Amino acid sequence: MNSAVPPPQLSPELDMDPLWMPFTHNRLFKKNPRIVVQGEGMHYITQDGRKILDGLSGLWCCNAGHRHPRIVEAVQNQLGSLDYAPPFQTMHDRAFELAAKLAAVSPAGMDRVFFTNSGSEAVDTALKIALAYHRAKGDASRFRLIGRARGYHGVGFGGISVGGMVANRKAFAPAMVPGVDHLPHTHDLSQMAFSRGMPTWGAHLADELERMVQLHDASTIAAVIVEPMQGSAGVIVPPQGYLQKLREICTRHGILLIFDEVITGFGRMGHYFASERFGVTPDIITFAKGVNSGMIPLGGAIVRNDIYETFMTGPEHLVEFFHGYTYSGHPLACAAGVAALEVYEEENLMARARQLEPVLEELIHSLRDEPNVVDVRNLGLAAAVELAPRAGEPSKRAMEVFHHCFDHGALVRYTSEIIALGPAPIASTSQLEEIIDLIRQGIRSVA
Ligand code: PXG
Ligand code: PLP
Repeated sequence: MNSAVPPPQLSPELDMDPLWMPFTHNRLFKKNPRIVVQGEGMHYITQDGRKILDGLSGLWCCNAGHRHPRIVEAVQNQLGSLDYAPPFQTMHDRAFELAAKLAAVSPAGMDRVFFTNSGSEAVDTALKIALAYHRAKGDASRFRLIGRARGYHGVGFGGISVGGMVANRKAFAPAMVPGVDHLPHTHDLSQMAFSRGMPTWGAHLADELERMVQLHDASTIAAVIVEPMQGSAGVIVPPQGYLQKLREICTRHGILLIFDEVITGFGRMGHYFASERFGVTPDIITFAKGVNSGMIPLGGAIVRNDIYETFMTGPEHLVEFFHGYTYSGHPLACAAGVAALEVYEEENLMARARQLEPVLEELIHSLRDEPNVVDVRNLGLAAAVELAPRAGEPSKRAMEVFHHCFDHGALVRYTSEIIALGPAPIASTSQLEEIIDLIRQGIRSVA
């Protein structure tokens, strides 16, 4: 690592109590904290000076690696000219510039971009656009939203309502958005264990949408939202033909299809968007994370041009869509986004992701005969190993593998019984080998 600045040292008196950490077992963590103080390229440095190979692009977001000098420079330059400008009734050049760049890499006919600060806000924004769009068309009876079991769409009330993760929903049931239904998930190990890439079984599960249309009537359904590949649930890869079927049913019934590409965007699937990889174009795409390589919070929704035009019909002096955030398209976040998209282009990172995909596939599937492994799966630069639960201790085995990896030099993700990987396209083959070896040792050592 050639870093100009030595890693900062943590104060020995560091008080960890005031911080309530997100999605973390706070008490256990604070007894044995994993604290990083520096990042560069494929690595983190911990407070005790250890190098950690990042197998997860941070949290599925630092797709150009950490502190890419071009992106860092762009943010520094932006700070030299403009810190913040209100996005309501004024705007700054960087937001227009990034929207145009996103329009250029999004599917044809999807050239209108609304900025948010996170994936959760992107999802709430997309759901609100869908409802308001039908209303603007005189179709206000379309109020239902359809999500999917095991789906993750962030933690806003809209996102948890269409989301399908029980733990994220159960405490908040009374506050759920009304009129939401859920498609079944597509994860069935009796049919698809150890699939390489997209499973051949499961396209028929999209027919459930047709059943819902029969039940609720199409005239009540506004939108269907799915992750093209379910990331947070542990890399659940769509069956061949499944997304095409969803598209076809939505089109037939005038239902908007939203692809939540917060994880799948910007290289994770070897393309700017998964819709390109799967050959299926949604009506709205939500994005965040990789849009600026995780440098500064930024998300958004990209919509079909005619959806935007539907809003642009009333008197010109009136606001068309009553929605927005103080930091929608923050100058620093947008400057980082413009630079990240240039880096993705100039360093050929989409192609590099596609070249690395078979390498990751071979490596991850080399784990199939290790103890307690019940599934291995992969697509693009996302991969997962699912373990059998240990009796009476759900998710503890995977947690111990995660700890083993971190303690020995690699960051991976665990969720329930699943170890997930999402390396950046800048990873080398030997770095991927190192991460897989640590997972292998971890699986062997925890029993
Ligand atoms: N939609 C999808 C598809 C996501 O993956 C969000 C929305 C929410 O984005 P924000 O920026 O509000 O966090 C996400 C986020 C995991 C993990 O366990 C995944 C996410 C976040 C945290 C953990 O893999 N995805
Ligand atoms: N709460 C209050 C009291 C506010 O004034 C605002 C914005 O002005 C918000 C919440 C929303 O904040 P943001 O625009 O950053 O989402």
